[in-house]
Amino acid sequence: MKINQITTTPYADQKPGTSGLRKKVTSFQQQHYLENFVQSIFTVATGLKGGLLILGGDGRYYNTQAIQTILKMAAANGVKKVMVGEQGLLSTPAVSHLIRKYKAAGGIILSASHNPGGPDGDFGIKFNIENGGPAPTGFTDAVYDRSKSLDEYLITETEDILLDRQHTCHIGEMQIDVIDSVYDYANLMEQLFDFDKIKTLFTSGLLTMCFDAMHAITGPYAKEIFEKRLSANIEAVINGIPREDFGGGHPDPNLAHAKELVARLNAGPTAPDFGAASDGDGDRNMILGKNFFVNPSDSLAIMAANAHLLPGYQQGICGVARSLPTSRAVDKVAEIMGIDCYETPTGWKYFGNLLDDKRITLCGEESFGSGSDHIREKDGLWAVLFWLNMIAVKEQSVEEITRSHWARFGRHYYTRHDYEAINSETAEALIQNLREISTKLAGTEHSGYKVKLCDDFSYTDPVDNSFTEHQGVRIVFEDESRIIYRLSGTGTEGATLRVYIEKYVTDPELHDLPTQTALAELINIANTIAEIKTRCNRDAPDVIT
Ligand code: VG1
Ligand code: CO
Repeated sequence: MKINQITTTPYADQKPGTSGLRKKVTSFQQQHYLENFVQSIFTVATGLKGGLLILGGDGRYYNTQAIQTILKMAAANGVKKVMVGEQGLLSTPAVSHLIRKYKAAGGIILSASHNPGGPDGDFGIKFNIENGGPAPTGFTDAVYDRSKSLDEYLITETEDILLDRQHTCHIGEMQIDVIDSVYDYANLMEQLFDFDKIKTLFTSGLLTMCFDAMHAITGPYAKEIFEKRLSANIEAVINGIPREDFGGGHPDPNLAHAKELVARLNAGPTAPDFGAASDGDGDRNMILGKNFFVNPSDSLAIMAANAHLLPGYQQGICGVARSLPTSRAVDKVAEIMGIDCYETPTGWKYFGNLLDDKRITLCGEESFGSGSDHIREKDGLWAVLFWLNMIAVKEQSVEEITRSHWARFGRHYYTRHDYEAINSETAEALIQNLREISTKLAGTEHSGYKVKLCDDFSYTDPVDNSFTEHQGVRIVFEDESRIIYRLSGTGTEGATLRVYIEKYVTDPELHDLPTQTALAELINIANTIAEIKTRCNRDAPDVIT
């Protein structure tokens, strides 16, 4: 085996964001760009030397080229064995599971998640540590530091590895297993949920479903699970073939981007009873009923309230966590169940310690992500199966389950307004201004809403005491309404301002308003306080979820 030491010059922009390093494909195609970042990972993740690495991606453009490069670099950096998905495909939750099941030293996931793909789209790399979860900030900071002064990387000179079928081969001493991307993951799902009961829903004609894989990674997983193992109806999986450009679509499972699915669910009496979608790398989910949308924050709360009805969670749940901007619907459930509820910064990496320390069983984010202690990532298909299992046990529709939840716990009207690709300095100045005024807002009144608390959110991890600050400016009102502002850490063009707005309503008579109407006053308040229109020169958000 010939190892080459390649001389390189560092790039200054390899700082990972909320979920790994995300850039335009064209950035990754710059000379040595990918190699520099990967070498920095190998240098910091010392356990990989002599250890097992899990490797795969969401199938987007540049996935297979990157995998070939990483395999050659892994061999040169002393990795003992790599398990790589067939065709280079592995979903984010599947990687997390494989790391845990096979006691790997870590995993590399090639994905820019819900961002569009193709030659003009985005690409990304995430590293997950041995607990199966996203690398914590301490690790990603060390990788970034290394990348800033990197002057050489190691790579073997060898032929490309065949990825189109399962087999075992070697680069020098390093063993490569090209594995079934789906098998282990599907088995895990079968352990957590009552597949017989869900199957009966389909075979007895009680339920029809439509799952939109958005031409991204979940297609092969969904076909195996819904069509083969659960005998779901014809057309249960649409857009099921992963494509390098996601069929030209935007693989983000929300009402704005999953248009085909939404149209099917709103098609009147012939519509499927249950709809769902997942994102590029399979960790997000959207849940729909006939002509009915389940807000992701509500979904988390409903799961928490019903988990004990499902085989994998029948012992009950020990605690829950949500990110700061996720609505406080799950807090109400935790309060009544008498379990702990943690509020963390945005990003799955903050849940890892709480799960490892057995403080929580379920966790979730408003951004269409939920998960449990079965792995250390959010998990799209897991959430879909959770809902199917709930429907089977409760014998209620998606809408009935959600409405009865609101009747019991109250409803949190919730929306997120995104202003995309705004000038970075403008966005920074807007947030900076909010930080400054945050110290003076408490006690002030805005269209009848009195501010109870306003601050720039920071978090001390209760397990390792690590401290994270500047995670979003939050305004909490006396009536429990909240407004939160933060900048995205996953975008690749300018800055994205996210404004999160919620209002808690207990009276069931008031649970039927359109969300934007119910929140109209607070939306106005949010715009006025932050001076969004004048500062950003925008009349309306680009995406509303
Ligand atoms: C977004 C979401 C966040 C999520 C992250 C990764 O981050 O808001 O909740 O954890 O994406 O999701 P940001 O910084 O752009 O708001 V995914 O599906 O990329 O892995
Ligand atoms: Co994702």
